[in-house]
Amino acid sequence: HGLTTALPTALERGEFFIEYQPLVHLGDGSVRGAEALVRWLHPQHGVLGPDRFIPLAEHTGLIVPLGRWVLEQSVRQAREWRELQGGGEAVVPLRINVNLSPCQLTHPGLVQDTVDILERTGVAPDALCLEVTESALIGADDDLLKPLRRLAEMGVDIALDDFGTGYSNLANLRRLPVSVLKLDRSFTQSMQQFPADPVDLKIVEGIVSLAHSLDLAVTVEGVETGAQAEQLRILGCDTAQGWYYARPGPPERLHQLALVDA
Ligand code: G
Ligand code: G
Ligand code: MN
Ligand code: NA
Repeated sequence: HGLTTALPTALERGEFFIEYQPLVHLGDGSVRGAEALVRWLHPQHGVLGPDRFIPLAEHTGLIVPLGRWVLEQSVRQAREWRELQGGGEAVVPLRINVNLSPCQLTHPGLVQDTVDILERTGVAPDALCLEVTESALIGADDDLLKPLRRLAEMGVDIALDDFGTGYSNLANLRRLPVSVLKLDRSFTQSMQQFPADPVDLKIVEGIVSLAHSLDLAVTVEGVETGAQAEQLRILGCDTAQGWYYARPGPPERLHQLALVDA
């Protein structure tokens, strides 16, 4: 349909933009960074979310240049935030999370493109976290993991996104070059009441304890209430993201949020 013909030129026409959703430290409530979420401002249909065009971009191969563009914009944004924060000793420099689609993982240019972007922008690798879905890594062989390993060795964090929705072998985690688990929104949703369902509590408790024993940090997605945040904090989760803190928004908003609690 219409989207298919308009997509290939949307990048050169400058129709994509990025919103940022804060990542909040559960222990002290401070903003530590944000996840970059791409949108398409379509001339006829208005703002379209990634679910409307990412599958199409993957199918047509546009995802590679689009993903590169998102990465470069996001890393530039992180540099700007860091400049605005200043360099005081108490300042925790803001970080940026960027989603990678499975096609980008198999693209041979991934490592070099990332290195080039970090060098061009002068941003340290540890400012960047790349999010890969659990399903993209289920059954991954060494060829698929090699570029992620090289990025991890450089200091880039790799997060396993939507964790708990696939059915990866938990022992398999040891083999993956990941340093963060992003617990899927469905776990957060089951913490609707306080206290939450005891079985779900046990499951999350088990995941957190396993993650920490493997030196992985745990980020929870989809936090919509203070009660959920409190429950997840008690369970030992490290970082949270969700509407309770902020919806995805323009980059200026993240900077305001980060400065307010500084
Ligand atoms: O919040 P939102 O509806 O925008 O996000 C929906 C999903 O789209 C996210 O879970 C994320 O996995 C995906 N997504 C958002 N931005 C990007 C991007 O830049 N690249 C890829 N591959 N996926 C993205
Ligand atoms: O990468 P990922 O697919 O996890 O991207 C996050 C998605 O979840 C985006 O679509 C974003 O808009 C959505 N989202 C973010 N915070 C919340 C929340 O608190 N509740 C719900 N229901 N969705 C959220
Ligand atoms: Mn994500
Ligand atoms: Na997710």
